[in-house]
Amino acid sequence: MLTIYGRTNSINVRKVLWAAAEMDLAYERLDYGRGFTPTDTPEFLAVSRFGVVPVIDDGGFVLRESNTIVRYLATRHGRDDLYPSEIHRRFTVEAWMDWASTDLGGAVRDVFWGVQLKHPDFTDPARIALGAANWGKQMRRLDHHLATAGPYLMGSTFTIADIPVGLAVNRWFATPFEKPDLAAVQAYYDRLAERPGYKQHGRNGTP
Ligand SMILES: N[C@@H](CCC(=O)N[C@@H](CS)C(=O)NCC(=O)O)C(=O)O
Repeated sequence: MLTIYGRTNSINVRKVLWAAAEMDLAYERLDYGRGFTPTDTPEFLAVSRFGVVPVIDDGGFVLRESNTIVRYLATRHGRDDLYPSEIHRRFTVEAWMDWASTDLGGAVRDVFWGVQLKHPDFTDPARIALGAANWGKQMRRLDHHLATAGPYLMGSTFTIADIPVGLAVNRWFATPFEKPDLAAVQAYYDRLAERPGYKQHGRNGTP
């Protein structure tokens, strides 16, 4: 039995839930994380010392890190279509997933924490404006790629690379701030919304 630890409003947990939906996996989910069952308790720390979600337990094998969990599930269930074993395609998927967590993920932070979460450490308008410019720069890169090599990140087929990036795209559209029109990103957002897993765990009204 697969157990997923994590609240459904966490972007990292949503990657795992969307991946599980793409693979039609059965699982039990436990509501851990901020606002739900705390992760800093001895009980949760006995499962994962890092005290963050998501974590999975797959028949006794415990794994953390959302992107790694997504790759593990695709490998475990033999989904070469979602996570190609051909070396060049595989490492291009890896590059997109790394970009989603580093350059893109880092650029999202100032606007999301300032505008959406209204966190007291992120109220400086200059910081938010710089964050919006940085996020826009990364999204223009994505727009160019989708316009020239889409319609998905890996071309004609959906892969797990689209999962972290698709969630960041949802956050882009669902966070209220002034943003440039990016036609290819908008078309990608609409294309992903044809997928039940994205409708449930991605484009579901939660940024
Ligand atoms: N690099 C980790 C980050 C995990 C992480 O920071 N998770 C957040 C939720 S998105 C968390 O557990 N926050 C504390 C909480 O919800 O209690 C991953 O991708 O899984």
